[in-house]
Amino acid sequence: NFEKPADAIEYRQSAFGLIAYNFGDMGAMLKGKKPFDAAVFSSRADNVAALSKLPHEGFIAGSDKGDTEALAKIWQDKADFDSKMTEFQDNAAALAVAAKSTDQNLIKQAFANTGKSCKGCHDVYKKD
Ligand code: ASC
Repeated sequence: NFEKPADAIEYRQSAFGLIAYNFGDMGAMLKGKKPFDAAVFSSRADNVAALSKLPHEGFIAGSDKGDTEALAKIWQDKADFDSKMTEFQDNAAALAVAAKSTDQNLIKQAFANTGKSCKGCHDVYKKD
């Protein structure tokens, strides 16, 4: 377990940073900012699916205080927060499956669903 809230904050922020990098590169490919490479895309989707499971553990009680953009509302509405996190993990898992297909519409839809999970949680539980 984490020794102090700052360690939990660092842990979840590290995971989110890795998720953002991998997800961002996928978005660049889908938006035509760089060539679509199916193998790289799929590898990044696998990364996001695995990484999506990490941040939740870092949202320990008391870790709304410190160098964090997490709002106290997370711990007031913990069940809703938990379900949003699970939904994100499910969408990321579906994206990793879709990425193994050659169906660009399926891939784009699965990517959009995952992005909606990111934004849906940020809108409610993250400082602007
Ligand atoms: C990203 C990123 C997010 C999400 C979100 C999706 O690449 O860093 O927080 O996508 O913007 O709407």
